[in-house]
Amino acid sequence: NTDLYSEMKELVPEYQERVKKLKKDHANVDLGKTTLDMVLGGMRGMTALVWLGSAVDPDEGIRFRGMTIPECQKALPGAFPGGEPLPEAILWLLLTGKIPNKEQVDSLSQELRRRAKIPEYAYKAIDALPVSAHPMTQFSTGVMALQVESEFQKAYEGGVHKSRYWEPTYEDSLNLIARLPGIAAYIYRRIYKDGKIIPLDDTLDYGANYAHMLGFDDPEMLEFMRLYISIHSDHEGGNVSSHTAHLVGSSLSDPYLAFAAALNGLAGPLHGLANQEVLRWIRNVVKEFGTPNISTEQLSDYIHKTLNSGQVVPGYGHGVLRNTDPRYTCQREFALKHLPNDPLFQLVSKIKEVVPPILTKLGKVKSPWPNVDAHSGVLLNYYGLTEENYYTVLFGVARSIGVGPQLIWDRALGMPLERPKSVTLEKLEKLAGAS
Ligand code: FAM
Repeated sequence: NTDLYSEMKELVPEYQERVKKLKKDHANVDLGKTTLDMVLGGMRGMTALVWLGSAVDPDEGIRFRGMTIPECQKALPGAFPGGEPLPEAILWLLLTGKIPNKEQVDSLSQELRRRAKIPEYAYKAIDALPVSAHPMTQFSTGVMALQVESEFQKAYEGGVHKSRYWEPTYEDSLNLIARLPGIAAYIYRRIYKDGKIIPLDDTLDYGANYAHMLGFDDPEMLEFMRLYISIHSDHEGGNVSSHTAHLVGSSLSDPYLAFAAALNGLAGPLHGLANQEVLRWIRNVVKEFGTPNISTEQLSDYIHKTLNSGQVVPGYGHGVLRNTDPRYTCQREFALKHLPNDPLFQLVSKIKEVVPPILTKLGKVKSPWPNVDAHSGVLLNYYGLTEENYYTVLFGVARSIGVGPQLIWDRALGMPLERPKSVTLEKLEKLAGAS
């Protein structure tokens, strides 16, 4: 069967049964205590939500429906045999838990191209902003304009039965995923290429089309974009952008409203904006020494300067990971294969040698290792996408591939309004016996 919707429809009853059984027979299972440190420390380590699509092991990193990135690279169809996983394959896997074959992936590519029609007023909403507006502000504005066409909002106003909420959510999520590259490319071309628009190419897959509409046709860049979108799609349910979408969606705000909120969280320097900050930091290192070929001592001095000025070293550390991010490692392998002599790639490799020991010495950093953002900018820059202010938009397009399936499953499983308890400081002191 090459129709993703009917594949999903078949799965819903079984999963609904499993959730119902857990709630009925195991409601009081203890999932670990909530400590004061968690409440004051951003809920680190607190098990608080469910997401079927992926989970992050602190040591080995992300697994998409149980599969590591190397396993996905081996098992999921690429644009050609041995090619990087197609984002359409990741979307199919996250939603169904099954590995799609090439014809299923090709049919999904076609369906996404068919859904990619963008209403004129969405471009006009973006045009209302100065080109100097941050690309993420323009992106969130464009997504909010697309909300006008929400199928879920229409269905809800029409009194759709709650057992069918997931169906208009599916429509909105796939339409949104399909339209984001066009919106995102429009923003790039508007800011950096005098508004010369490049239309969608009916022969290209999702990742390649996005690169094409940005103005890049180098086959290696098309391949990197496929890998980039696949590895940035999902990172379990608790990261700021995925969690925000889940939270906003829990009030039955439609996928456009939920995803616009997710983008606004992604725009933060400690989350998605870090990829922009990494390339800016690397450019400043080169500017400081007049060359990317600097000594370990020079690099170490520069890192200390960053830390002493009270800034973080962007691209290092993570809320869950306690080891090198496998999303960093697969980008490193891509670079070793395609651009081993690029001076900025070599600088990234040197940074990876120098930063961890320094962060470890601080004594407070839980993970001194590189995350996904430590590597992505130098690859984009190498292929000509040099405008780092735009990088988080790429991350946002990719994150929709994880957020869409999550919103569909949230509605299919009847996930309720999310409403954790907050306490006053006095109450905390009382509980701690500190008052
Ligand atoms: N450079 C300097 N200090 C750092 C640091 C870094 N890369 N990572 C953590 N720390 C500090 C952190 O600021 C905190 O210091 P204070 O107690 O003085 O506030 C201390 O170490 C403990 O923080 P943590 O528990 O180790 O990390 P958190 O779980 O609080 O935060 C990150 C995790 C990712 C926000 C943090 O590591 C960071 O700020 N990294 C740099 C920004 C970055 O690369 N973010 C992208 C993360 C990526 F996965 C993504 O979402 N795209």
